[in-house]
Amino acid sequence: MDHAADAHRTDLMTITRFVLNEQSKYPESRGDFTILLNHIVLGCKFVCSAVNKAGLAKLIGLAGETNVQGEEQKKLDVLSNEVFIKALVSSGRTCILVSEEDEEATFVEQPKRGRYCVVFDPLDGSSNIDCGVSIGTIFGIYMVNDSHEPTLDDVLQPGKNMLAAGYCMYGSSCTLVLSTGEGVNGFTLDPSLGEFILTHPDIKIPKKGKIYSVNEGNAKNWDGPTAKYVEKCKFPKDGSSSKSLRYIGSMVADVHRTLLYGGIFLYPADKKSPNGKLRVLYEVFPMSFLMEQAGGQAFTGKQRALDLVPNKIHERSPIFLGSYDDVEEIKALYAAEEKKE
Ligand code: AFP
Repeated sequence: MDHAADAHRTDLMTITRFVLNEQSKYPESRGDFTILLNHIVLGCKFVCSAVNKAGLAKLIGLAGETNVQGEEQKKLDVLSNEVFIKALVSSGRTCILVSEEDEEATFVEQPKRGRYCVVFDPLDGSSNIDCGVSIGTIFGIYMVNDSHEPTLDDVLQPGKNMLAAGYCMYGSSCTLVLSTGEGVNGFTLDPSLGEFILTHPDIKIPKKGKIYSVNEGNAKNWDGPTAKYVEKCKFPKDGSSSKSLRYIGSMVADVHRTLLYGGIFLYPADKKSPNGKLRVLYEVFPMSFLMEQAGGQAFTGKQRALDLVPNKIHERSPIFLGSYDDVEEIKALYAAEEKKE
């Protein structure tokens, strides 16, 4: 990207303008999706501002157990959840909401009920907040079958049925990455304008990468194919260079790097967690959707991740996602293992 030229740009593609442009391709569209997305964007801006202030608030003594009014201070993940739930309900376009923070799904009552189901993790990677590491919000959007009679089955659909997915990363800049099923685009928040501006049009993940990303502390409990794959990354036998290891422990940040630089992100099953750690609906599916839309792949160790049909809203699954060729390698190792059995 030409940053010098960028500084003089006067024709700014905001996220709203971008989605409205997309919408104009569908004359039957009523603008509901644009309205929904505007409410998600509002939630992201609020959380971005709260995350930015978190460190400062602590330093100047505002983030104790109680605030100046004697009220208990809300933890950032709880606060973010409330903000998103309220923003989504008030959009008047949602029907069922599934949040990482809430055990049960929220069914939106009439007259605020709309046609979209939103699954989301309001603040993923929240154990990283206190050390200032990038964290993020992840979301996926489905269409309800019948808005008069919404049921949990409307959100227990395979990821390939999602209409859109994205994440917002609260890092050195605030970046929102979105796919509505026609490629992937990244928008960066311009704090002076309060607008997300298209900065990463049509993101394509490199076909093969030089980075692997995994919590190697779990290695002693891995299964054969995962162990073999990571061994290959470190000690390739085909004369290629070893891959570099990068692991932040915050899925949004690890996936964002993978999307831009290529490589593979793994959260495999292990003996202690046979289903892995990451949640299907609001971690595995949205990130797999984005990866496929950017030309990469996402695999569970058994199948294409987006083909998985969840049985429970907080279900977990192992996940391997990233550059097409890198995921192809791990698929081959699992296929070989299956043949042996
Ligand atoms: P927290 O929200 O508890 O920080 O968990 C973050 C996360 O769900 C995901 O963002 C990371 O990729 C993954 O967990 C890291 O897990 P490990 O700490 O086990 O590596």
